Amino acid sequence: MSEELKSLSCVRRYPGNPVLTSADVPYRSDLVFNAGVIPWRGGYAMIFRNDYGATKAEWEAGKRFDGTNIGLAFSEDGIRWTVEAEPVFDLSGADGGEIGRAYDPRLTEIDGQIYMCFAVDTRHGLRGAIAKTDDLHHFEILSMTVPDNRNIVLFPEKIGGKFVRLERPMPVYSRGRDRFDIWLSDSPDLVYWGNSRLVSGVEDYPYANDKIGPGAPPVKTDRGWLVITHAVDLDRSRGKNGWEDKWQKRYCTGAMLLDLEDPSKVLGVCKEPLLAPETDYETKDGFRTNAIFATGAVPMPDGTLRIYYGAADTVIALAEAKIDDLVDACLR
Ligand code: BMA
Repeated sequence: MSEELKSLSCVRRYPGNPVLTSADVPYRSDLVFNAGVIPWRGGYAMIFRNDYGATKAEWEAGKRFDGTNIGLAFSEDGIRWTVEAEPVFDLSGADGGEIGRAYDPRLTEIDGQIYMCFAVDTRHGLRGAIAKTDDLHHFEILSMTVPDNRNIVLFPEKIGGKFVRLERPMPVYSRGRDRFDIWLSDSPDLVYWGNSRLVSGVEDYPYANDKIGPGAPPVKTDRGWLVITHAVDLDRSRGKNGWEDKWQKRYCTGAMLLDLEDPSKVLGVCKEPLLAPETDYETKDGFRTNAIFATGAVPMPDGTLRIYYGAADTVIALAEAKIDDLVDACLR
């Protein structure tokens, strides 16, 4: 699948992109990407992944990253961000060294309580985790999946009296290769999860041949839950695709619409990517170029959806579209 892909015409990138780079971070930072964003005290709060310890030149000379932590930024307009003096979350070396790092945060508010979902690399596999926070500085971990599962996003309200999440297990053993799909589970308390069901398979996405995953927390619309996803295609004939020598994947942003009452039921999947890598900050010079990884979606009062995404695993960018246009695109 090496053909060019175009972004949906109803999706507009912010002309001043990127909205956050490592130059905005007052502590060690080389790559900032994959951010959760929520409205916060009349403005916005962003929680983002920060990888540090190697510039591009240092990487090319053989140095590797020293670590990953999670940073916090605030903004009045959702565009210009001020980063807090210190990172707010770092699990590196926790649990007696079992945990390598926490990364890829998403934020959801449910009944006035804020939750952060994130991925955790451990010595025994990749896990998805949910924590709660009152102030975005202190976090209490409520649950972690068994390996291998990540890309957890929480629905912003209970459905049928249960908390509901989307997630993306990675069943390599049974399927023989990457072929990863989107699943859903529910819970009475955010700790115990079950009633797991397949929602959408990689075959539903014409621009994916490798894996798909939940992107940002679902957005409620009168026609269904709008879910921003990622969709990956792998082409072994691609050459070096970023600083990282072996990187040959392309990550696009997709979308699907789920039934309001039974969100395991797919009403439609957008057959074209919302965002395909096109701009310089998505396709050139980044750590892993051609990677767009949307993890934040903020509905605005005028019916616009702001989509925050990691571009080339290097910077954070913003795009927007009318929610109605995105729902139409899922149902076409
Ligand atoms: C995924 C995750 C993300 C990353 C993306 C593209 O598998 O590791 O953190 O942004 O790959 O490299």
